[in-house]
Amino acid sequence: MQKYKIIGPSLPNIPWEDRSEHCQEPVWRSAQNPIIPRNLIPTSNSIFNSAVVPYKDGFAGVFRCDDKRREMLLHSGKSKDGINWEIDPKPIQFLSTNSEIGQFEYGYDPRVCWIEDRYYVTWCNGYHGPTIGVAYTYDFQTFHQLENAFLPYNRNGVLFPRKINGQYAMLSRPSDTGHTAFGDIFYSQSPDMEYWGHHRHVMAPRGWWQNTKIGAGPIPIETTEGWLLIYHGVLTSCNGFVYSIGAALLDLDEPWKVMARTEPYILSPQKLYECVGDVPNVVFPCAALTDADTGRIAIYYGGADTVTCLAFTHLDTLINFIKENSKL
Ligand code: BMA
Repeated sequence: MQKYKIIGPSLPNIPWEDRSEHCQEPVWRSAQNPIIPRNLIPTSNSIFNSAVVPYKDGFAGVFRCDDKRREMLLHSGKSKDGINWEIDPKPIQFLSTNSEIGQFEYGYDPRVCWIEDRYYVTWCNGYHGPTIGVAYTYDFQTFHQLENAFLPYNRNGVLFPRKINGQYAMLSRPSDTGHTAFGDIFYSQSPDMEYWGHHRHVMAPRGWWQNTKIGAGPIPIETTEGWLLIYHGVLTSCNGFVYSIGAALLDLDEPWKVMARTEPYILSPQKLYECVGDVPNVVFPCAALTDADTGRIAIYYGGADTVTCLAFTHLDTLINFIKENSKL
């Protein structure tokens, strides 16, 4: 019997593995990790920090593929089971009616969000520094690019899956041009996906594993307890940044109000594929698939800026953990 409910469709075919008897953690890794190797397509140096959604009778996604020049590019992909992926070897060519916006500099850390009738993609888009690019697609073949949501510099633009109080809603993380050493999550709203305003502060970094900066991860999951936000938090160690994952519950109608937030992380870099790679000690979540009937949640995250991994949790398990370990 489920205590809490996901408000969303039933998706019995999402990837799933039960938690092993020996594991006490709120989030557990797939035994098949990493599910996407760095060299799945011939040109790729690494495939990580990528976003997937349900699509037709399977799944589709937008993948961060850094190529062997180390250019940061976005590719589309499809999968029947959410684990074995076919990634288009050609990068996405965004269509734009504006030549300045249509000039692609670089793109990374995509998120994909179904709203109303189409899939929206947001990503860290190079335009005189990093900002939030926005595009939509119906079929993961043709992508129509819209205006950037914000001025540079900004990263981790994450849409909500429905309008809130009649407005589109997005989380983002204002930043700088480089490896930003600060960063709070903000909420913004828009009547039309073009003009964004009414900015509200959501959360700041704090304490230990999330003491330097934080950024929204997957599209927030609507539940009977509020919006479930899975996010990354960064610690500055004597050996550089360490990226872990935490979770919070946001008010359904006023999502800038945080109702609960984990004091410990829910996943941190511990496995070899998270600790060793192009950037060591990084787990970076960009997507989650959910099944409302069972409360199952499959989280997609990048490992060490090199490979794509999968972890699981159950809504009751995660919400109980958040409530029992919350500090505001
Ligand atoms: C951030 C982004 C992420 C990356 C992380 C760790 O600034 O570039 O794509 O995973 O750094 O290198």
